Amino acid sequence: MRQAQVWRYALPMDAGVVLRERRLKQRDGLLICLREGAHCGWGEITPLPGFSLETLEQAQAVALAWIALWLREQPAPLPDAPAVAFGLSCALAELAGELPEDADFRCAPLCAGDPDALFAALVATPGDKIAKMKVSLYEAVRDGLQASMLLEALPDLRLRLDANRAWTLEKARQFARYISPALRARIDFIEEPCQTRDASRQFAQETGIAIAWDESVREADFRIVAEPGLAALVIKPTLTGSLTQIHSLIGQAHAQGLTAVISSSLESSLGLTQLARIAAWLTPGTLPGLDTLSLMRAQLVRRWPGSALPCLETGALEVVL
Ligand code: OSB
Ligand code: MG
Repeated sequence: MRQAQVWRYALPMDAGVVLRERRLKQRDGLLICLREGAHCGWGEITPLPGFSLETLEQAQAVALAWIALWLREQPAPLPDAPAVAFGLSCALAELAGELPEDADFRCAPLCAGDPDALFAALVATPGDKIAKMKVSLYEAVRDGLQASMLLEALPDLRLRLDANRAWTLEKARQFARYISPALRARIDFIEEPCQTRDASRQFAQETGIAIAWDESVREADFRIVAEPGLAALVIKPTLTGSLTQIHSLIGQAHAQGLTAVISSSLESSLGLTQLARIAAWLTPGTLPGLDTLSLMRAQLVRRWPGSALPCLETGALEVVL
């Protein structure tokens, strides 16, 4: 006997969360619970405005159509919409006991402006110090000085930077000028420094600072190949597709000697804890990029260890099915 429940949630976000020039006031999504006999599996479907091609309305319609078939035990392929495929595949994997419970709850603390807060967080972190800093939001020179200051102040710090394709090659060079060559090896990578892939490649070659592909990984013409200066691929499952697709992508990255970094698309704590399990399972030894819960004002159903945010239960959500 199969049963399914679907809820719609809206989680308030921190006032200052800006994505691709739009302010995100709340995070909207669906929670799915599939039951079969004594087993159940949860998944979250949460297209990211400005990034996902599907809207939540479209995602909801295809998810409900797929669930209707699943309830009647009519096998149907997972929908194409990446957020739907990912959420449903997580629910199916939990139901089948195929998503391991062990999770990697460490993550690279994310800094989007205040280096003093990041510095304090890092000093308090025992062990491996890796932080992620958004760059390109202010002047490239300021970004360079800030990264350089952090690397100088904390000799065991490694940095991941993310420019989201904002820089021209000249701006990116300006940034690099403020980071002495001796410090550059402690920048694990900078995600998509330049507006074009070729400019980013050129930047890596000239500066010796490694790059990572993030936006590129989700473009139709992208092929996974090792190339000089490329350190990693950032994989955002909600923007990519089913667990099977994620698994295959990570396998191809590893086969090319590339690091694969599982990363958040601003999922709720439920989705984030699943991403932490996927990271522990498929990218052991690589710190995932999941430090986005603090951008929200509440957790959802499953708690992220150590978070003091209140946790909403399904009783407080709108019932869809
Ligand atoms: O630019 O990588 C991004 C989250 C949502 C949308 C885009 C991005 C992000 C993150 C997630 O930066 C955090 C991380 O990757 O560490
Ligand atoms: Mg990125």
